[in-house]
Order: sequence, then structure tokens, then C-alpha cells
Amino acid sequence: MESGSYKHLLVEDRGAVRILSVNRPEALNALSGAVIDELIAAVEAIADDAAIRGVVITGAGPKSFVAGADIAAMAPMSPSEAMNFAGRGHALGEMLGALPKPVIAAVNGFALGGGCELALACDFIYAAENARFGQPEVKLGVIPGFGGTQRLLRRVGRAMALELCLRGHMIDAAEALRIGLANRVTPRGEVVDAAVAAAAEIAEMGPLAVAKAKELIHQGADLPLAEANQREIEGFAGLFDSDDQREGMEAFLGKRKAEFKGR
Ligand code: CO8
Repeated sequence: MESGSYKHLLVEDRGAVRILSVNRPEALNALSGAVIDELIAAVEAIADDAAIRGVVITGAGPKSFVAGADIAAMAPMSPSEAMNFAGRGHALGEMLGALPKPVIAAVNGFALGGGCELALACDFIYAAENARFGQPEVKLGVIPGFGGTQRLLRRVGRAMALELCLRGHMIDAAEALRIGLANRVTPRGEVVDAAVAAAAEIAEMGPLAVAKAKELIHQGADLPLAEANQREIEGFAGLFDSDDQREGMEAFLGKRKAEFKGR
């Protein structure tokens, strides 16, 4: 799909960083099936584009990142339709984790339900001061279906995940930072710039090394420590077969900036 052909996504490139903004202002950027499909198409396009070295996901407008899955679209769903919907959300989450480039959530307002889950599926979260996070699904008689119970458990620990998913209350940016849900809090209006700056900084690093570190950290979270450490040893050694390793170390020793080629 061409960048210009999305109905619910705005796409902007700043250098090597692509910004994807969910754009459904009439529903505070809620995720319909069509939005999920467009996000999947946009991530596929990024995977195929060597010029794009980092991704920032945000919500259009000043008020909301993503206020959840679209409640009007979900209300009439049958169990099998709900299964399909949650499955597509999870497919998107898997793709973001598998993308060999950093994906940063720039949370600029409400990140509720599927919105909090979308942010959790990114590699890390920057939050504006006005960000609000929550998993309010229980108020609607359902549960998170896009990774909330599991990614939240792994990000903030069992008791915090239980409180968030069972009480369904909202927390502010400072609390999200305190519990390790968000990595950083920025002034209102500056969160996208901060996330783009971080992604641009990462884009200057060795791309093979960035991809390998991301892969090992994501995989290692679900592996026994000894196996994960063994994969690190192999990943570390594998990079010594790359031009980038030679260039990075020679550049350091020659007191010049490295020119990485990604091979
Ligand atoms: N779905 C559909 N429409 C929404 C949603 C949503 N999640 N959130 C807001 N809207 C709409 C409102 O209905 C309203 O529309 P209208 O103007 O036509 O009445 C418009 O956006 C503006 O919203 P409000 O007037 O309510 O704005 P407020 O500032 O008063 O309140 C809130 C903002 C607090 C964010 C409020 O809108 C709210 O509570 N929204 C719902 C939040 C929520 O419950 N989210 C979780 C949904 S369940 C979920 O995400 C499950 C995910 C699991 C599967 C995912 C698979 C991909």
C-alpha cells in the first residue's frame, strides 16, 4: 500500500525515521479492524524499506494516542469475530516486535485498552505529561485482547498488571514512569520530537547490532536465562563476521565517526 493511500493513518518521514499517526479524530483514534489492517500494511512496508531505520507510532491531534479498540465496532461481534479481531491485533504486535528496527510509542494523550496495548507492543514508550494509560476493558465486560494481560505482566510485574486490568482505572504519565510502563516523560507537545530524536540517534548505530540487540531482548524475556545467554554469545560472535563490526571498531580507534553499511 502506498503511503498516501491510507485512510486512517498519517505517514511522515523525518530522515530515516517514519512516523505513523493513527488518525480517527472523531473516535479519539480508536482502533477499528481497518486501522489494524492499515498498521499491518504500514509495518510491512517499513520492513521492506532499508532507508527507514526507526519508527514512531503516535495518535493524531492533541488529546489522544489511541482510546482503545473501537467499541461501536466491537459491540455486535460474535465470539468468532472477536477471535479474528484480537488475532489481527496480536499479529500486528508480533510484527512490531519482529521488526529489526526500533519502534517507539509517543503517547500524546489517552492510551486506553487497545491503545495501551499498542504502546506496549512498541519497543518502549515515551509519554507526554498529558498521557493517560489504562486497561478499562473490565468496565465493558471484557478483558484486554491485544496483549494487555501478558505484555503488561512482563513490563510492570504481576501485582501492577493485576491492579490495572482488574480496577480499570487510568494512571497519569508520572505514575506510568514510576512503574516502568513509560521510559520517559516529556512536556506536552514535545513527545513526538523526543521519540523521533531517540529513533534518529539509534539510526546512527550499526543496524545489524541494533537488530540483534532488539531480537535478543525480546526473545530472551521468554527464555530460560542460560539459553538466552547462549543466544547472546552466538549473536555477539556472529557480528564479528560483519563489515559493521570492523568499521565501528576501526572508526573508534581512528578517532572518526563510523559509517555503517548494515552488512
Ligand atoms: N471506541 C469508539 N469510540 C470512542 C472510543 C472507543 N474506544 N473512545 C472514544 N470514542 C468516541 C466517543 O464515543 C465520542 O464520540 P461522539 O463524539 O460521537 O460521542 C468521541 O470519541 C469523543 O469521546 P468522549 O466524548 O467520550 O471524550 P471525553 O474526553 O469525554 O472522554 C475518554 C475521553 C475518557 C477516553 C472516553 O472517550 C472513553 O472512556 N473512551 C473509551 C475508552 C475505553 O474503554 N477503551 C477501551 C476499549 S476496549 C479495548 O480496547 C479492547 C481491546 C482488545 C482487542 C484489540 C484488538 C485489536
